[in-house]
Amino acid sequence: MTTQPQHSAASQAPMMKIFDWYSGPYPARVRIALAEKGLLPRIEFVSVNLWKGEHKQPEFLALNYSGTLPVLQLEDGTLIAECTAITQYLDGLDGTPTLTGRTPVEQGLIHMMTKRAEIELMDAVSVYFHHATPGLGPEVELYQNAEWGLRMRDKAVRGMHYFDGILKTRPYVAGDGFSMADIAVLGGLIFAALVDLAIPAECEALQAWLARVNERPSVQAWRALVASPH
Ligand SMILES: N[C@@H](CCC(=O)N[C@@H](CS)C(=O)NCC(=O)O)C(=O)O
Repeated sequence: MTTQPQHSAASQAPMMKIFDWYSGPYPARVRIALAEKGLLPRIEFVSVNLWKGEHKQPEFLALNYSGTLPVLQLEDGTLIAECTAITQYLDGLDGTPTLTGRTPVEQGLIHMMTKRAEIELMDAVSVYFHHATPGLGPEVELYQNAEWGLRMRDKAVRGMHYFDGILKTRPYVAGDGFSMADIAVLGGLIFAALVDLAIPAECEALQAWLARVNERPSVQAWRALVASPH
């Protein structure tokens, strides 16, 4: 059983806004990081409806050129997009980074494995979703390339095997402790489950890691929210 760390400094952090869609797998990464840091009460969530394509409208593109969720907005108006960048910012707020590493070597390894989780798993699942499935629907998916999507689906499955191999050698994705890299792999698996891309049965270490990570209060809270949003 893992307990949530106490963050007295974090609880005094100023209010921030997050533009996201509650069930999106990338937003999930930031929501789980927020829960890990005890920062959820400091956030006002602003819904941007992916299924209606609100993230591609000029109003949202002015907040994030990439037209993707989530985006963090600080009290002074500063905008931070990209899950990794947002998590890094949030983790540093209380001066006690628990998700992004304390030493240069931890920081390097966590950053590397987070990037790998994106390239080899989560972004690949995303391309599969947007290109080889109906994705967000014809109003939003203006260009699809099914062949590319299917290649990325296969890449994601290879990625699962890669992380399975990693987790045979250590308890967490970037070493001995739970980190942003674990949240990134979890995001990839959340997305994979949404598109019915199962973890191969032989990936036992990955399955065992997922069962362990699913027990974290931060992850359970996110799953409860998605199961019963209001
Ligand atoms: N690299 C971005 C990816 C964000 C992303 O793709 N978010 C999804 C939400 S689950 C999205 O906005 N998808 C809409 C689209 O690509 O049209 C990050 O790490 O924040």
